[in-house]
Amino acid sequence: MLTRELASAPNNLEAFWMPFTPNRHFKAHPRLIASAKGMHYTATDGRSILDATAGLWCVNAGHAHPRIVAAIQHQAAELDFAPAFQFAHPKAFELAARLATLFPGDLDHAFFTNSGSESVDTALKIALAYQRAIGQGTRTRLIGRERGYHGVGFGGISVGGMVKNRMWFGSLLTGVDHLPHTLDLEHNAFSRGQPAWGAHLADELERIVALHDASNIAAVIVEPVAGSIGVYPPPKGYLERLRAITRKHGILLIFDEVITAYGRLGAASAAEYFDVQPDIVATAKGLTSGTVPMGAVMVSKTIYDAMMDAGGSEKTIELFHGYTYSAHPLACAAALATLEVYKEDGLFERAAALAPYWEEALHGLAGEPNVIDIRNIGLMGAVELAPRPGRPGERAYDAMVLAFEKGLMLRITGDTIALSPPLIVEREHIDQIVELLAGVLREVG
Ligand code: PXG
Repeated sequence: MLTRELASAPNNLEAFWMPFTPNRHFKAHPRLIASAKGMHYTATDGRSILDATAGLWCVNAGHAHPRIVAAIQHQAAELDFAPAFQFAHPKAFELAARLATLFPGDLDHAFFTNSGSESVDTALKIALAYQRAIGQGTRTRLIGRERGYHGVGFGGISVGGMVKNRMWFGSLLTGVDHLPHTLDLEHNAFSRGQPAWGAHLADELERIVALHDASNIAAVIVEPVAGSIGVYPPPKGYLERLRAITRKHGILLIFDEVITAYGRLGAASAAEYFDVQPDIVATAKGLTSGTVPMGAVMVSKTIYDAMMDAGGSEKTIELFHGYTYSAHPLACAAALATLEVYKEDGLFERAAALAPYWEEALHGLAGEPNVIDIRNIGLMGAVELAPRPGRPGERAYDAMVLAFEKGLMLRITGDTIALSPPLIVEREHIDQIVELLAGVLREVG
């Protein structure tokens, strides 16, 4: 219950239970943001903070882009809400059609959600429903990967592989297996881009198939580049092998592109970047450049057509799934404007052009204190630190706190610092990020 004291004290930080945050430490030492523009936040104390993380890997077009802001403002006044069950509004179709052209191959249909977690659970449910629709209803098993992050829904944490996100929450979904993760510092520390070692780890899927039989397996879901765990680019040839094995066994391949879609790698999608064609792609974040919550699940024509054919009479609902806010007008307007900005400002090409500079700059941190690995691909980067003995995660946490004091926003996961600047980043910003981070690493000890 909110106490009278709390309710009457707007500056009291207690009532907001912050997500994925050590609440007690934060509330004793708050980091509060007041506004944002372009590459920078402004803190409530007036300091300018360079955004090296695009918010939470989402603000790809930079903060408060005028064309996106205008589209949202206009939409709010014109059509605030329209149901997407049984009714719709034109921008939803316009956006879906745009996305169909943006994603490769026959990923021609978009199912709208409000977050990455919802996109993942939607993708898993579509995979199960599709297998059933084509008479393969025994295919119910789902396969994820160790250290994977697929959001926080029960589906997502079940196929996900980050221990803390799973261990508190009971038995999760049954019938889930995990592939091994692909990071092995003995083999691939300080690789630039995709490591040469590790493609054979995809063959573990054959072992899982041999254990359960392919007739029981619906889908494999992986992040093409594992993001949240601290940027693990896929070993050369790994995704290709995963595709070949899934195809051979009639198993769907789902790419979780919540981070990698919409330019992060210098292409519209990781599917395009790696030239590997999945059956389903889960997206969110960069779709609206983080301005309005929205996700989109891109689904192959084969899957969509099969679901339409399995639906019985024309008046039967084909998929019993959806959200009140699926295809919300504000989100659709924001997404259409964002995609326009990406195209007109050439932001995907810009990210691709900057990626070598980014790589060079980040790897310049190799000699700094406690750095045990540096990873990069596109405009994603990670600097892994040796943990303090007996206190895992603390060194990176202290680095994040100190960086904010020095005017730099970083993300951390365990003892890894993750970096993903908005795609409008300039070379001078990259130099600044690296310089500030080097100073932090020296000071934090
Ligand atoms: N899949 C992937 C691959 C993600 O990275 C989600 C699903 C879930 O998205 P939502 O919108 O439900 O949060 C994500 C989200 C971090 C960090 O610092 C990463 C995410 C979210 C917040 C922080 O690594 N990824």
